[in-house]
Amino acid sequence: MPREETAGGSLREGIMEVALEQWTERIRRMQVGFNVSRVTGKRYRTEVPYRQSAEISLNLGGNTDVSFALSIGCSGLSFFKKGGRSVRQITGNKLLVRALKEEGVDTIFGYPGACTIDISDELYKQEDIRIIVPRHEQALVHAADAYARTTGKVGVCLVTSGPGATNLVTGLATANYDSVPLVCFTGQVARHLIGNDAFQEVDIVGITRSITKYGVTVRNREDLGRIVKEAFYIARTGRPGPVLIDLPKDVMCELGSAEYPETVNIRGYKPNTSVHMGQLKRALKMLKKAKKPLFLAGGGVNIARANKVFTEVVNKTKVPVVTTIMGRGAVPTDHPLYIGNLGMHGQYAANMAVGECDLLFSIGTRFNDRITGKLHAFAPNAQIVHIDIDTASISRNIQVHVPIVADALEAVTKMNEYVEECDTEKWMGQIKGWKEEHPLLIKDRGNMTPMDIIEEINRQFDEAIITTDVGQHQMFVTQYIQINEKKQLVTSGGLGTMGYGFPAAIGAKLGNPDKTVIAVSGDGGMQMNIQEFATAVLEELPLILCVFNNEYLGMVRQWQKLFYGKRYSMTNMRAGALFRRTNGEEMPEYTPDFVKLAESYGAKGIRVMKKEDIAAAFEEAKKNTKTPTLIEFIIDPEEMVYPMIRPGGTLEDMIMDC
Ligand SMILES: Cc1ncc(C[n+]2csc(CCOP(=O)(O)OP(=O)(O)O)c2C)c(N)n1
Ligand SMILES: [Mg+2]
Repeated sequence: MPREETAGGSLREGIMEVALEQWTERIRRMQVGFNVSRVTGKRYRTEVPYRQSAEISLNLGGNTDVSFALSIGCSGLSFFKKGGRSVRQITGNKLLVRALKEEGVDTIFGYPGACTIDISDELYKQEDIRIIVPRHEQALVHAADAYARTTGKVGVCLVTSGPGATNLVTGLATANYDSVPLVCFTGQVARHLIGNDAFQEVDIVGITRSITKYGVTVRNREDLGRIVKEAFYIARTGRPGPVLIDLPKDVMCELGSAEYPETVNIRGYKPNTSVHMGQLKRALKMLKKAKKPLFLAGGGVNIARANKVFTEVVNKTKVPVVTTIMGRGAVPTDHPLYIGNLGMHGQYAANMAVGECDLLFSIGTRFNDRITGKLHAFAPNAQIVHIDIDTASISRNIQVHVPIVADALEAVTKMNEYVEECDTEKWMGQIKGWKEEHPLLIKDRGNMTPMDIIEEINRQFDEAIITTDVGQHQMFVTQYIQINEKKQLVTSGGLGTMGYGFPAAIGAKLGNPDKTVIAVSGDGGMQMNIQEFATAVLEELPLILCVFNNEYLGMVRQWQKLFYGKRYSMTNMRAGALFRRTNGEEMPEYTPDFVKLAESYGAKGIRVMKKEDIAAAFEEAKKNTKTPTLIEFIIDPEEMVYPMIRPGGTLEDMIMDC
């Protein structure tokens, strides 16, 4: 066996001999986790002062006497074979921080605990990575998610074991559905405690298996570098998604190689990005031949940052476009060929066009039930082309005629080379007719409507990132917000996670300090992560937080109004003991008082009751450049999101108003 290796392995154990004599207490405090029972070789005593180097001789058995230089510091032990190659070893904690730097991580969203305290300690000693500490792990992962969505980087999270890890679950599922690249590190109890119901032990890899792209517990210190490298690669390649790495405390404190791999080679994971030209040309021929062709752009177009090229393709072909909510912005929303969103709350003309088209050319969408409605009645007259990076998304919900597995940017770039103008004049005439028949408009009842507020956002902000929560306000935003190259919509599309909007705004602003970030939340969703005022105020983030306060869990109320005989069970946000005692006659005036709540955190609060005050409130918010401004808009609970497809209905079964 080569001397170097023997020396490396035995030396560690040999040092333990030395350490046992001199360093037991210190090493124990350092928690380097040597296995004392495996000590081999002869005993050698040496005096090695803390943090200093000394030369020691070890007999590794037989007649192999070797001299080494040894230095002990609180972050590890270094060994140098005299006159030979460095066999420097560092703790897993130290390697992790090094790995993050090599991956170009500049911000990490973390919350501490016993199982990750050593990692926190390593992070404390460096200055390259900014550490943001939101007030709840759910908010933390949403912030990292929006940071990733708005910067194109991988979002990085660090939380402790047990409850810290389980608090990630909703955020992981949110990111997984919306294809957001995250690498989340969870602390874990030491290996010998795993499976023993130890304090704060949960099987987080098992719990999150179905909502992560990949998850693994690092069982051996020597695997750490490779696993972290692979995690970043897996998160950002192919269809992006969240990866979870579970880090047992003893593994992280163990010494091992200081090397971080430069390359990745994962057997069984080789995402294909390039386009099959034969298939693409076949699809383009069908596009040219079609009488009523329609592009359907999903979130994949935005994720691949293919919007610009896609818009060129649309300009060249003259083929109209519908988008999913996640695809909004694939072409500028004021583009003459843009019809609108399709689906449950899609525009009338968009849904009618899907029903009528003879070729649906779709890119980067999962054909989720919210856009298809009744499956067998979806696009009944059309042949379907589907370009997607994820093989599993193709023909999963909707049978497609021409599947193309490819990265959206690559595919669209290739399309741009080959497409020709299609004759869509007559078809566009029909679409225009539908648009005029049922334009997207909220009835003006004289009071302030969600549409008034969103239109003011459109008027006042040319460049902005708009995040939303989930509910009626979200649907209003996705219907009315104008998106172009300078604007981005960040919303929880697939999972529909209430509580997403505010922390997402924090993550977006941290990643884009020069952009205006506006969050639109409901009174329900805002209360799900309201504690994040502390983070936003302390990080001095001048977010504009719009709360559409309709006193109800409005979207659920909408279903109750339409389909449950107006029995508003569990949805009144001011109902409680007083409400029950007085048979619905009395309710507290405000719970909470959002304006006071904002002020209590050191943020600014504004309440807007009528239409005429909307513009001034946004002007006021723009002047506040050091803290968030919350604007509470008092909305009539009777406002409804239309059109609406009855759950399980077909796209043509739209309820237009009631
Ligand atoms: C975490 C979570 N819990 C429950 C729901 C179900 N849900 C969807 S919309 C909604 C109401 C949201 O109310 P609010 O935030 O006030 O927004 P509004 O619909 O009134 O605009 C609820 C409860 C959800 N999407 N997410
Ligand atoms: Mg509400």
